[in-house]
Amino acid sequence: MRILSGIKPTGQLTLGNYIGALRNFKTFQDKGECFIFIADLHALTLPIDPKVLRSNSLDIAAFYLASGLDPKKCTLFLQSEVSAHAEANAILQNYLYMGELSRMTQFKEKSHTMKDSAIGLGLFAYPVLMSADILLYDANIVPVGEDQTQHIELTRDLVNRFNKRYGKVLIMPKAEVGKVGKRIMSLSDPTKKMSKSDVKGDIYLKDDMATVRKKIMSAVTDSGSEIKYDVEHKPGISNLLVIYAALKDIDLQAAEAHFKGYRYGDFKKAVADAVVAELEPFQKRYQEIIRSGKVLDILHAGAKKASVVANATLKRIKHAVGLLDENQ
Ligand code: ATP
Ligand code: LTN
Repeated sequence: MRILSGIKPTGQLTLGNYIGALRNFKTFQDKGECFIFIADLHALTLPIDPKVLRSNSLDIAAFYLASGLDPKKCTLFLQSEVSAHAEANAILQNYLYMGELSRMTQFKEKSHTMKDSAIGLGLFAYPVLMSADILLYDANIVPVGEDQTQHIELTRDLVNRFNKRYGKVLIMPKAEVGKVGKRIMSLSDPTKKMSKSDVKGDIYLKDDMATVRKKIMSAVTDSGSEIKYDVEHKPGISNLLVIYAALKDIDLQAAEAHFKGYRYGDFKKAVADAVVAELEPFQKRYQEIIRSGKVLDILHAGAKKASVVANATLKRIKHAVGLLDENQ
C-alpha cells in the first residue's frame, strides 16, 4: 500500500493542522510505503515572501520529524525538488475542466475577496497540481483533514476520465479522514475552521505554553452549563471536546462522559492540560531537530528516493498520452 500526503508552507502550523493531518501521518509509516512532502509549489498560489516561504518549509520538515515520522520508514521531501510534479501538472491540466475547478470550495473561499486581476492561475488550478502529487506515487491512501476531501474527489474523477481514455494507467486514490478532529474550529469563532492564514482564534504549534493556556481559557463557549457534544447549539464546547478526544485518542462519547458534571472553567483547564501535554514535548523535539542541522540533508535524500518513483509514473503517463521518450 502507498500512502501520500503534504502540507503547504503558507504560515505557522496550527493545532488544526496537527490534529487533522500531521499527527496522523506517523500511524501510516508502518502500514505501507509512505511519502510525505512539503507542498512548497502550492504555497506560491497566494503571495508569499521568499524568506518566509523558505523558513516555513524548513519548519514543516522539522515538524514532520518531531511528530515521529522516521526518514528510514517514510520518504520526506520538498515538492519543488522533484521535477516530475511540475511535468505531470503540465500534462494533467488538460484533463480537469474550468467548470469543476471553479466549483472548488477552497478556490471560492480564497478568491472571493480578490479581484479577478489579482487571482493567479495557480490558485485556480491548485487541484491539478495536487492530483499530480497524488497520482505520481500511485497513492492508495491520502490522509487529510476534511477540507481537502473535495480535491481528492476531483482527483478520483480525473483518474476515471484518464483511464477511460487511455486504459488502466493511473491508480485510484482514497482520502482518509480521522474519526475525531477532521475539522478543528477557531477558538474565537467556532463556526469557522481554524486555519493558518487566520490569525485570531488559532493555537500555533510554536506558541509558548502560557499563551496556549490563555487562548484555551478565553475560547468562546456557549450559553448553558453542560459539557455536551452538540455542534449546532454548542459549537464552542463541542470544538473543545473534539480537541480533547482527539489528543487522548478516545471517542466523543467517552470525552463527554469524562466531563459529566464539570464546570466550564474546569473543563477548559483540562483541555488546556491535554494540549500542553502534547505540545510541550513536541516543541522540545522540534528544537532538537532544528539544532541538529540535518533537516535539509534529509529532504534532499528524500527527493532522490521520491524522484525514482515519480519519474517511473511520469514515464507511464507520457507514454499513455503519446509523448515520445528516449526509448522511441
Ligand atoms: P491555509 O489557511 O493556508 O489555507 P490551512 O491551515 O487550511 O492553510 P493546509 O495547508 O491547507 O492548512 O492543510 C494542511 C492539512 O491540515 C490538510 O490535510 C488539511 O485538511 C488539514 N487541516 C487544515 N486545517 C484544519 C482544521 N482546522 N482541522 C483539521 N484539519 C485541518
Ligand atoms: N492541498 C493540501 C496540500 C497538498 C496535498 C497534496 C495533500 C498538496 N498536495 C497531495 C495531500 C495530497 C493542503 O494541505 N492544503
